[in-house]
Amino acid sequence: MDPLRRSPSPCSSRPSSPRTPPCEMLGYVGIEAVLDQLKIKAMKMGFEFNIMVVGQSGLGKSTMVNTLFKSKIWNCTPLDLGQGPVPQTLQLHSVTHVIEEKGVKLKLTVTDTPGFGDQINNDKCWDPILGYINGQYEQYLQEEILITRQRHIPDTRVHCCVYFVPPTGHCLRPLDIEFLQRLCRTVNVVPVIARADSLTIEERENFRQRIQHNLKTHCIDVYPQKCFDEDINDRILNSKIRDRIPFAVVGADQEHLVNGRCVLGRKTKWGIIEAPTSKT
Ligand SMILES: Nc1nc2c(ncn2[C@@H]2O[C@H](COP(=O)(O)OP(=O)(O)OP(=O)(O)O)[C@@H](O)[C@H]2O)c(=O)[nH]1
Ligand SMILES: [Mg+2]
Repeated sequence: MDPLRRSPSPCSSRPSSPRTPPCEMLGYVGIEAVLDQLKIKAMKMGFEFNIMVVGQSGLGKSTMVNTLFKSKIWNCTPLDLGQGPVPQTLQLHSVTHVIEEKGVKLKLTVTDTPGFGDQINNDKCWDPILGYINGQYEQYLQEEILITRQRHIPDTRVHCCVYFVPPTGHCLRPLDIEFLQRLCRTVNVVPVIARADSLTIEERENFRQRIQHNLKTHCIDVYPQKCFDEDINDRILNSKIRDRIPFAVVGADQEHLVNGRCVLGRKTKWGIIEAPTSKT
């Protein structure tokens, strides 16, 4: 039953002046109503979440983004969808999707970045990416400090940076260590083992453990950082996440017919690795 309707309003017994609206119109006024008010407000406003994918060239960043959102994020006409291989990403670009679930709106922006590591000298290959992340912080801050600022400042700051680690099976390479150290000082980083289908389950587990050890020894503070451990429930959840980091990912951009069902997946000699999408 709706508590708002059941509880008599503390104001309803008082006579209301003819010029002020009756309190019943405003609903129940009490501390317990604050949660509902916040929920209604949050649902109306929706949420903004911005993800960026970063990593060496050819690790499947663009494919992964397409897999997750089952949509192509490079410039193309609708007729191009699902046709041909994913082109190499040559410049940093973002695409926004508005997702709605049970009345809750999420404005999701994914920023795809060109792969690095192709040059003979990869010094400063992180500059364009860090420049973009810092630029978004700066833009938001400039809006926030205005005396007559907008009621809702569009949030284009990168909330999460997914870092693709090449599936070497050994350990983090010096270039990845340097890049990760810089990124972690600026943004929440979630490292993932790219093209994980190229490793056996055993190789993948050993690789994961070696990466966890590398992250610790090189003081790379990935998400979730210790500062998110204040609440006991969060601490338990965070420790479970830390055990699974880096996550292993497999991306796919082709659909296949399996038992009369169309699935997005990677076709291998041994079968099809089905890629879960945001719609499945
Ligand atoms: N085996 C395997 N191949 C993959 C996977 N994901 C993508 N690929 C393939 O890897 C190639 C490169 O994929 P992209 O998504 O363009 O890689 P990228 O990281 O965006 O590359 P850049 O744009 O150059 O940075 C394509 O041929 C993909 O089909 C995966 O999970 N496993
Ligand atoms: Mg790409």
